[in-house]
Amino acid sequence: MLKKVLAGLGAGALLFGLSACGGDGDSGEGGDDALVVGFAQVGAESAWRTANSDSVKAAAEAAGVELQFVDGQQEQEKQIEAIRNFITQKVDVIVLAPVVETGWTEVLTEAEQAGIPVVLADRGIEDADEALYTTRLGSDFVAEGHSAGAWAAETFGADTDFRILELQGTTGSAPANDRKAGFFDELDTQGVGYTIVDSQSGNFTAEEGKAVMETFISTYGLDDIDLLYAHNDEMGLGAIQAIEEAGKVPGTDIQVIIVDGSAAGFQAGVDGKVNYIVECNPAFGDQLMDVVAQVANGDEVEKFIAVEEGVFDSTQFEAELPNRQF
Ligand code: GZL
Repeated sequence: MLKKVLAGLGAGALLFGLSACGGDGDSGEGGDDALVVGFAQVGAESAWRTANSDSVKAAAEAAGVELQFVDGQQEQEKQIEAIRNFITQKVDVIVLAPVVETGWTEVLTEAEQAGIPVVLADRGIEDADEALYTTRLGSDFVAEGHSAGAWAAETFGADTDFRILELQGTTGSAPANDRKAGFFDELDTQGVGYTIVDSQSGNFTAEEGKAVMETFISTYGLDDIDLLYAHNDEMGLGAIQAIEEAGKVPGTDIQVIIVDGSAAGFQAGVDGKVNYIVECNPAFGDQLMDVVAQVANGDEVEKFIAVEEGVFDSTQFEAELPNRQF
């Protein structure tokens, strides 16, 4: 495998010149000089995640990178085991999408001691471990929360006390922590009166999102709830099923905000069941391969590289739906 990366070539040219192919779960058929990258992915819990994995695999294939892909099944222990295997294999770069923010110090120190750079893809880790990775490529989750909060403030701002149910993402994950923080910071900054009736984790899955919403409904009813803020599409769509099974009309009896922007989420918007969508972009595979090449080459890179993403209200859902890639 390539340990000294050819200097002087642009990242894209560098990767394009390598002869290898991305693999899925084990090494591809790459040539001896292929850049070998170990990728410890969160899991396969949502359409977003699947689209992200597909984007990275396709980009690795196109760039001639030998990708060692491991599905962490949303378990930190599995990701840590994968990283240790990457270290044993002496890969050139480790890419980690950390399922949660904490618990990485020991294994990332082992990577550092092995002289293998770490790139975070998608989610982040706690600031204390900032020195243990080279860069993070992904979304600004706090900004996503602020976007959701700004729409809520605009929609309910005149109320003195609008009532919110929140479906949080995976407990301890950066998107859950930061989407929550950004949302309520926006409401507080705008001086909006609100009550958090309840806030529980649905672990970013449709099944758990629906189950938590059913518990919310049986505990509080829906007559006195103004807004559901779901940290991803899957949990929001699961909750919508629960709202309909309770005989209420999602998007009308209760306003719904979701985050990701899957085709299913936009279809729910077209159907009037979702009121606002904050996009979270999974399709950063090509950008990731460029970053990996720069890191392998020892180039200076920014500590955080934000991916492009937008926001959509009900006037935009129909036009945007055909553009959705996942
Ligand atoms: C966000 C990503 C989140 C998505 C969920 O970048 O980590 O994880 O919002 C996914 O759909 O499960």
